[in-house]
Amino acid sequence: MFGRSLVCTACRASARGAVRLQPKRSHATKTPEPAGSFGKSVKRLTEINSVYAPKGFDDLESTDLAAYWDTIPPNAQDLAYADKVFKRSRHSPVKLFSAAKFRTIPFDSNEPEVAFIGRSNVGKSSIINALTESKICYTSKHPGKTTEMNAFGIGGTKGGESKIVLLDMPGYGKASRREWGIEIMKYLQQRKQLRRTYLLIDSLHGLKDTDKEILSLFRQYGISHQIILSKIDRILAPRLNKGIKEFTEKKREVRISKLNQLKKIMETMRPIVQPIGVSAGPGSLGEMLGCTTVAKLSPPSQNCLGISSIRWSILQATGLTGDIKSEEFKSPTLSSSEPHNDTTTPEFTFDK
Ligand SMILES: Nc1nc2c(ncn2[C@@H]2O[C@H](COP(=O)(O)OP(=O)(O)OP(=O)(O)O)[C@@H](O)[C@H]2O)c(=O)[nH]1
Ligand SMILES: [Mg+2]
Repeated sequence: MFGRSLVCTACRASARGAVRLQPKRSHATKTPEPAGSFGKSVKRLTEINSVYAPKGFDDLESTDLAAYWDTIPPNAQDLAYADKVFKRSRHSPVKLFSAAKFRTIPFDSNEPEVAFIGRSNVGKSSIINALTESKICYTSKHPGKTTEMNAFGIGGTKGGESKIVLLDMPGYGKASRREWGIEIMKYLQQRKQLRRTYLLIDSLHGLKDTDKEILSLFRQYGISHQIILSKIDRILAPRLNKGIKEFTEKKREVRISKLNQLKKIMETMRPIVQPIGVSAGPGSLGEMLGCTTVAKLSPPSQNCLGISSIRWSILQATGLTGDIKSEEFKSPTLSSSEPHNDTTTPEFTFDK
């Protein structure tokens, strides 16, 4: 019964003589966040050196988990606005349609769409759940869970249409089917409402041949696309699945080196996703976003790590950044492309 000590971890540490550079903030002394700040206590990564190992991930900035080579990173105000647009309500998110064939997709909608594609099991459905603060998509540890093109609307109001449509796509690779690839390629090529395609790459496994193949099709057919590195918890803290607390107890040096490792992965991927001198169309947007759906910021934000930046990117892709003043992309040539005239449907073998 008395096997477990009733003394808290911090007291035990100080009793052992551990030096804590800053006192641990108790809930009782916590100052309330100012209204509209969305509870983000954001510090620069470089400042982490001068303070003790931070709690959780709350102090990270969007630039710490992403690379903005050709675009302007969002500021705190942009991210707060994006979170607000995606905020869950009675009318958001809503399931709009499921379609196995491109021709059965409702063609008369006006809402801008963004699609999430990638290898099976890379985390596409989980990201949509994180973006929409819901469990609207089915997820599974077994590949091949999503078998149709599923559309979800967000930002809707009572009696009003959704503002943005998110498309969850079946994956390619393991447990995939050839016909899925054909229908998805038709959608990517012909859908007028499509503003951007997010290609998810598992941060631990990196780019596979099938990813490279689809990247080349994106360029060939002028499909505007951006890379999201999924499951970055596997890079930042391999044992994070056992609980975020475990990571917070690690030393700050370990954490900084993990963040640097993440940046290195992005830098290594850059020349492949943005190949120089390749004549067949524009590469991916010069902005790579890292995210995880298993690590959350502390309340009241409780957003999954990196999710706000993806929300902002979707707002930019769909032209719905509202009144927020954000500078234009530095390199528009990399972010969008002229529609391609070639309407022949390329075959991408999803069942590889
Ligand atoms: N560690 C970790 N696991 C994740 C993360 N996101 C999703 N997963 C897990 O990865 C598995 C696959 O997630 P899904 O969202 O179903 O993947 P998907 O890409 O939609 O898969 P398909 O529909 O089969 O193509 C599930 O077991 C998730 O719990 C993440 O950020 N970190
Ligand atoms: Mg899925």
